[in-house]
Amino acid sequence: MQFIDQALITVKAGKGGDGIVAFRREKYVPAGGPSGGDGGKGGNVLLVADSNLQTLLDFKYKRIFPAADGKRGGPNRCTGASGQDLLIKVPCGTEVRHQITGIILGDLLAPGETLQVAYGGNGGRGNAHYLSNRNRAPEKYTEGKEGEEWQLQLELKLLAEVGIIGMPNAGKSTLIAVLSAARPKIADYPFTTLIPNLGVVRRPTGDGTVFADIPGLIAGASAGAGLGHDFLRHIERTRLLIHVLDIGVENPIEDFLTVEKELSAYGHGLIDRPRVLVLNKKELLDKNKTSELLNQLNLITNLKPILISAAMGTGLEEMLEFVWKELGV
Ligand SMILES: Nc1nc2c(ncn2[C@@H]2O[C@H](COP(=O)(O)OP(=O)(O)OP(=O)(O)O)[C@@H](O)[C@H]2O)c(=O)[nH]1
Ligand SMILES: [Mg+2]
Repeated sequence: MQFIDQALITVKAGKGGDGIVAFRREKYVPAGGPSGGDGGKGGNVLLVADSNLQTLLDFKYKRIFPAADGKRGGPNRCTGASGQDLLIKVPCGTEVRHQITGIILGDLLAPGETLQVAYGGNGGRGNAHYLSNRNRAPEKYTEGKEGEEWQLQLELKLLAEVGIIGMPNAGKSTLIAVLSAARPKIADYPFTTLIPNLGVVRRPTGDGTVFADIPGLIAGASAGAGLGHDFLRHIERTRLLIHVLDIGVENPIEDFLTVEKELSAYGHGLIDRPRVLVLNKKELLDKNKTSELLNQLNLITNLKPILISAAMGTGLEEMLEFVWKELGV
């Protein structure tokens, strides 16, 4: 299941430093020659693939990326310092285009791969260059050149790292809606979700992780019943599953076992995938019944249940903390 993340950024390489006009001044040398140095070159802008990033989320907030300008030349033919190159980290798999022409500049695939996207301007020349027989004291110098400026379109095909599974009506879509900017259809009947929804959830360390909310699973889903089978395929490549269990139903334990059984029957290692068991709609069950349910779950699974209410937004922080820990971010 793929989802395209996009961002539009402006990159601006540094301007070259100006050349200067200066003359040598030394003891016992009455008329020193021209000695104005050249300006330094402006910094380039490069993109670099970084395996710690998963999305283009950070580019929604910062859009303009200027590299440093070169410094002016100095006396005694000193060349000014070059502006530092600006390295912009992007996720592996980012495709880069010129926004206006649509031309692809490159794909950054492997970690560490770089792509130069804007060249810094050359520094201007100091007057030391303009010494000639006719002009022994030139006042001429040139200014540094502007750096390149481009608008770039970044595109990244996102892969879901976290899959949200559970019975129909458990509150999976409600959960992705409160965690991310995704706005899936939510309704009080089963099979509301017909195709997977993806949402990017902000991580505490910056950047984001892609969550996928898939249609509800029912008994026999792994063999093709309901909508399940097709969509279990979509979460094969996730690293973590969130199993959402509605505790307001008649028999939550039965629902839990149904979903677990389907994961196991589906194969492809899904049953061994790290899982977070999330008990949703906690406000629908009183304290005693809840602790009874927790005890029962304790007997049949070693998953540590986390109580939440997706609708009321409670318990989400604890749940996410667990998710980040499991993902090692
Ligand atoms: N009381 C209560 N209701 C909730 C909570 N979370 C979700 N719901 C309700 O449960 C119903 C189903 O929610 P959805 O998010 O559509 O459930 P789903 O798991 O995506 O369902 P399918 O797409 O059909 O598989 C909706 O009426 C939600 O408003 C909750 O924490 N408490
Ligand atoms: Mg849904």
